[in-house]
Amino acid sequence: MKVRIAVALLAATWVQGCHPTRGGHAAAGGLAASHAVIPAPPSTSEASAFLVIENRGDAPAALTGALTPAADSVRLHRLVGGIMQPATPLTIPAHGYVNLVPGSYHLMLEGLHRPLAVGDTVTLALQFDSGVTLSVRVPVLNYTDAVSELPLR
Ligand SMILES: [Cu+2]
Repeated sequence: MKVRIAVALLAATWVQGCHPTRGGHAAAGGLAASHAVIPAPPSTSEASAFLVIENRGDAPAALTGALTPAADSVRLHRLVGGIMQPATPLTIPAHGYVNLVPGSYHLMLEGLHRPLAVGDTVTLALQFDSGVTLSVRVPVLNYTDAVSELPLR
């Protein structure tokens, strides 16, 4: 328990202490997305998006889906033992957050309408069970820059 609190405090400090960032962000209805990035993908058909989702409300919230005009579909995956598994819906605890970072959760854009390159921006609409949609403008960065935007420590 102590460790969990320490980790939460560290992460909260990190989230507050890292401005300015290049990652996309949006907030509505007690939910906030931040640090949203897409590492320029090696694939012409798929890309992964990473971000932090924060729930400032008193009740749990669930990410139920996502859409983008840049791809046929967006799926929430979790990497478990090197294997991607579907992870929808993703619950964000009340007054908590979930990090979608390399090696864990990510949003997978499938069927890109055109290849993504550094400098592009992709709009992601994150849909929650409360009816809230967060529309986030997500920059495509090179991998190192993308990862540096994320709370990995
Ligand atoms: Cu995936």
